[in-house]
Amino acid sequence: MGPHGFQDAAVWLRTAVSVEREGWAKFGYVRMPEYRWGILLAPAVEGRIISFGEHLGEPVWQEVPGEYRALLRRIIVVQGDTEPASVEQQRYLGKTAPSLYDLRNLFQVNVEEGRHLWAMVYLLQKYFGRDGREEAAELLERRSGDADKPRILGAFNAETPDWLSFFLFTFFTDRDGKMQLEALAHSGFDPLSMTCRFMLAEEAHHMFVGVTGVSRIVEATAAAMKKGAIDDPYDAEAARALGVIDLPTIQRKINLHCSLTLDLFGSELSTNSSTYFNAGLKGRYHEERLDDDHRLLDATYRVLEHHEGLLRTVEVPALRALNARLRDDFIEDCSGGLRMWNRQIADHGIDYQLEVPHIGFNRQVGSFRDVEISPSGSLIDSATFESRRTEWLPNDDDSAYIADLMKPERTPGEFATWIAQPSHGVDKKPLDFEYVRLPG
Ligand code: BYC
Repeated sequence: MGPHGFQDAAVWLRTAVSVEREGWAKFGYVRMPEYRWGILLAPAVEGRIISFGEHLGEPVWQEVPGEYRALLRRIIVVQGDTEPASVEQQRYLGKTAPSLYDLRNLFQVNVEEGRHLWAMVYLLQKYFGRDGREEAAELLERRSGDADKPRILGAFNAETPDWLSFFLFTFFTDRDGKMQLEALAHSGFDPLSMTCRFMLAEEAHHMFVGVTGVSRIVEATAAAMKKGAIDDPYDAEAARALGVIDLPTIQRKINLHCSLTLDLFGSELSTNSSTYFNAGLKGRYHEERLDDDHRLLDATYRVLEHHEGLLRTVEVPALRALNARLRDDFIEDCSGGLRMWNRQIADHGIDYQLEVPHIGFNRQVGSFRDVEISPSGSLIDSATFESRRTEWLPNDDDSAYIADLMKPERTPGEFATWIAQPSHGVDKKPLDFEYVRLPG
């Protein structure tokens, strides 16, 4: 279920070879079926203690505590399930890559997601006995988008049909991965913590692919608009005539990928999340840097909710609002990318700003599931939502236009019209380096 049609290609891949900060990876041409890795855990921290929850201050566990076995297995299975899912979602993108540089980055992300699946399967096999082995086998049976055996979390059954979606997926959805892995890196179950800490090193590259990919698309669009003296950013036809993706279409794609990703944080108020925290299984983002009791005994947290036709902020016990808090940290983490893209648009003298949609827009999970909210945050009725759907979410016309743009560019150093060149190559290689050697 890996990348389709590139089994014989030699790809300039980074392979993790060590857990040391320096020299942890080496580059070289590898055929993807031959990509191999060790089971890599970040180094054990001598004398590590649990940093939150009821077991605060106790030594971390090297074996699964009996009372938390089912909970831990569930977390590991959910985490493991997302990794192959994303590779399945991206399986056909190689056919339409806008350059060999991008093709190589796609494959780098894919092989690392494969390794992350392996890392979770290792935990299931080594620590959970027979039921762990059964869960591991089931991870290989589920498929993204399959009607009978879908992947567990919603966003991992959606399509990644084109390269703008791929970059937005790596920007938003991989960022959920980063936030969740960071929260799990504080786990009292030491093998999970060590595994997640090492995975985070690779996740940084996925963030890079996403933020720079969108930035290069925005750059190509804004530069073409300036050159073509297009003043009206809403004149999609004029931008499209220049072979670039108009800004309102990029905004609609942002609205879709951001809202799908927000669903991955679960319900804002969740007893599952407080159980995970109390048990010392899953902490908060940057748990060890937070200055509080790490028990949240009397703490409160402010969450937005809707009540009798109004949106209002209420204070709730912080222990119940851990999913909402992680989601808020996620939105904050996204803001740097948005700022960068908007600076680029402004630098070309174009009056347009990209934004993340309101947290209640287009939600299928959590407290906004049963209401309709516009991207700017107004409560609306379903008829209004439906009448404006094509303005707020990618429509058939957008999909047809983008699908038409997606033509492969396979000459080293050449890039499709709709995406600017990156500022530098991979592994200090020039942009016209042959990042993927295609057979024949
Ligand atoms: N779709 O209390 P609730 C990544 C279920 S991405 C379907 O609201 P909870 C990556 C939930 O399982 C990161 N079902 O939420 C990115 C529960 O069912 P059970 C992946 C959903 O449990 C890109 C029930 O609804 N890692 O690594 O507090 C490329 C009530 O749940 C959904 C993790 O997510 C949904 N969206 O939190 C590659 C970390 N949301 O158990 C990789 C591990 C909820 O009652 N997972 N449900 O039958 C977790 O920590 C939690 O499972 C969640 C949900 C945060 C996902």
